[in-house]
Amino acid sequence: MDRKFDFPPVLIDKLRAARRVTVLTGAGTSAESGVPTFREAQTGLWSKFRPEDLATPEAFRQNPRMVWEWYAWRRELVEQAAPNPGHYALARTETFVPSFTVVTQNVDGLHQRAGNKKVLELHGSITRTKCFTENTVVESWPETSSVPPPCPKCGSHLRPDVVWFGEALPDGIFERALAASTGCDLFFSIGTSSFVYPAASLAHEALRQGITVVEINPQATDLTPKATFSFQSRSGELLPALVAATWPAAHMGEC
Ligand code: BV8
Repeated sequence: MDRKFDFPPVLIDKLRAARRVTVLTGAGTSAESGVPTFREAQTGLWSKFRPEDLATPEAFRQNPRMVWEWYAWRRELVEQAAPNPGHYALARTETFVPSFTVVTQNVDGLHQRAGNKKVLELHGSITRTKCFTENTVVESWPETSSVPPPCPKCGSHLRPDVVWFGEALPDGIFERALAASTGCDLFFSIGTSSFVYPAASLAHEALRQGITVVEINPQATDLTPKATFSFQSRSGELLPALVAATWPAAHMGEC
């Protein structure tokens, strides 16, 4: 049952008229797909670690098997997960807005599976694997009992193709995200604790340009007091309602 949202008419008008919209998403966007948010992804063996202590090159050097197995467990969850109504609402928005960019901190690939074409993965993707030494993506490797498996080319450990704490973001990706965040008519920050940098700086850069910033998160964050609009709601519930309110004709056609 869709909860009724009273969206400010000025926001609806702005979104309907927008030519360029940029969305920053975090783990909360995938929460309703059953993918634990980054702060929740600590169960069992890993429960005694903070994510920031597991998602680092040092942790991998120290205990490659444990870090590899943490990612194998998360990859399994991601493979079993499906995009939720919030992901699909963002994919539909891309069909209405001439220039629509999703900048995601998530590594689960769910935006692409929902149909979004322009997705900037700031922190890489758990669906890809690369060589720890050569830093090149490895598509396949021989069956082995070694954990992590060795790189078929150089024998070094394989690792997930994600950005760990203390690692630089992939070349050029942040510059593209910054350009999309400061050159848009409307910026959304959805399902992120706005805690990790440099991703969390994007909303503030948009605000500095006088851009309308909309936050969607059941919890308040550091951004909440500064955002132009803040909806303390789940993205899987709010986003479909926002799309229906903004483009009702298209929505009616769907019913
Ligand atoms: C770097 C991939 C430099 C791995 C991740 C200032 C500037 C620059 C860097 C720093 C800085 N200050 C500190 C740093 C260092 C560090 C950092 O930010 N540390 C933190 C701990 C303070 N940053 C870095 O190290 C970055 N690298 O800066 O490099 C450099 C330059 C040159 C050469 C060398 C180095 C790299 C950071 C990337 C780390 N990798 N992910 C993996 O996934 O395993 S970060 C990871 O954690 C996620 O990708 C994400 O970014 C972050 C978690 O944040 P969220 O996505 O927000 O998730 P979280 O669980 O926190 O919150 C979920 C939210 O959803 C909650 O608010 C909740 O209320 C909400 N929610 C829940 N349900 C719903 C919902 N919302 C909507 N709907 C729902 N249903």
